[in-house]
Amino acid sequence: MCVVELYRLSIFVLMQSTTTLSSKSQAYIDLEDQHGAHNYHPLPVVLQKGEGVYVWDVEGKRYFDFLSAYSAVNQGHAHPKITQALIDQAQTLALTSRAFYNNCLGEYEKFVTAYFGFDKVLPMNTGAEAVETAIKLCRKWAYEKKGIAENQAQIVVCEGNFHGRTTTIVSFSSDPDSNQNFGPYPAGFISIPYDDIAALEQAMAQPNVAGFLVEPIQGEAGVYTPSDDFMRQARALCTQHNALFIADEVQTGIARTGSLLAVCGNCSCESKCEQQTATYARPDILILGKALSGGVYPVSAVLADDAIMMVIKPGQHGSTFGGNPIAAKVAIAALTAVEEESLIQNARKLGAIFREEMQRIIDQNDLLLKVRGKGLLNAVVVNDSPDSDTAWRLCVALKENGLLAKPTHGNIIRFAPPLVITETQLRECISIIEKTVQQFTK
Ligand code: IF1
Repeated sequence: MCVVELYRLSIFVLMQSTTTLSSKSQAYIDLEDQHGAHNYHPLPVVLQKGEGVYVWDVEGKRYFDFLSAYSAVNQGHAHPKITQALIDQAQTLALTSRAFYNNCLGEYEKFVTAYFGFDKVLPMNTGAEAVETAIKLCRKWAYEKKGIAENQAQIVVCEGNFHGRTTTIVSFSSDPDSNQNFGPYPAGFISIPYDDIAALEQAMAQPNVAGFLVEPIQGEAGVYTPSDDFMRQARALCTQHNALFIADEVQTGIARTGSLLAVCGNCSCESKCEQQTATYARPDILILGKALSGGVYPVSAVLADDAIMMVIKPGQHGSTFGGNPIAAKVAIAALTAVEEESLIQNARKLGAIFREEMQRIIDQNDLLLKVRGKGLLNAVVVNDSPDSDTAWRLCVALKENGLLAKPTHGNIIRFAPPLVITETQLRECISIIEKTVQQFTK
């Protein structure tokens, strides 16, 4: 065993030792440990049921879910209308493949394109597949419309990005865990620092730039919220250089940040965001996933107007499951719930309360450094080195007190509850966090 492995093992043992588990929970954990690949290191809790903002473990203990399956469950667990849509369609017709038409897909395509204001949608299943689709679409557009010479197209990306796990996507990740020893990698990506408009300007001026792929808020990197103007300036630079502005809203989209899309900015629309507000940095290609289904089914999508989307012809891209009847019905139900339940407005209002209250706790305690985020996608930075296990142990303590959250990148904790959370529930959660922070010793 090498030194690094030994170090990792000792951290692992340390992490495990901070919580006590019943033999029932331990049995489930052992089962995964023995038979599943070790590509995750979950918090030691075994969940078996969910409803709204709550999940229950196998002991029957109830928790507030402050991860929402990485922002997939924006509409809350076991949403009655979304679940019903799933059941009804599963009992009728689950899958046809795209070799035939089905009676659900067109209805969904009309609905989702109107909802987000684009001519066309290309349905896929996972976020990574949708990002791959956007990359392929961007390149094809670059060769066939912009006139870039074969195999020369470059796509600008940002350091600290997270766009998924495929070989192409991890090739331009700056996280060594994500991309080490998965090469060789494809060419065609230029990386610039996030939120650095000067660097973007320089990159865009290089030859053969086809597009700029960006997360409006970097989730995995620790909920990095760029300066107010970054998205709009990026949009303008793409227009100026005839390159495509590609927004990965897999995590930030669909009401999470207090607007329909994070690129919408602070528009003050009533039901859902109007497409043409002054703060809207309209992407040429919009990538959605996660909450597009409310988390009950893998549904992702790429949206674009005809001038871009129509470069893809029959046989040039696809997926066995993409656009299947269940996905179509589930996505309509999930997007309808966002509107019916005013989740955009709720996320914006409660997000402001959450950050204000976190700031109050931070001011009274030196365990936490700062809070940042937008709507109900927030993170708290723990006042310790990124290599410390403080954030992890704090999450274990939060779990003991009935709230589930996950550390990201060492010393940052992401807080992202389902958007159906009420103000009373949120204030209860803030009390749990405050109590846990007060009890905690580094
Ligand atoms: C994992 C993070 C969240 C995403 C953006 C595409 C995808 C994701 C902006 C790919 C996925 C997930 C995947 C999950 C962890 C998670 C994550 F911590 F890694 F960054 F949400 F915060 N674009 N994000 O955030 O979507 O293919 O997974 O459907 O463990 O990989 P996917």
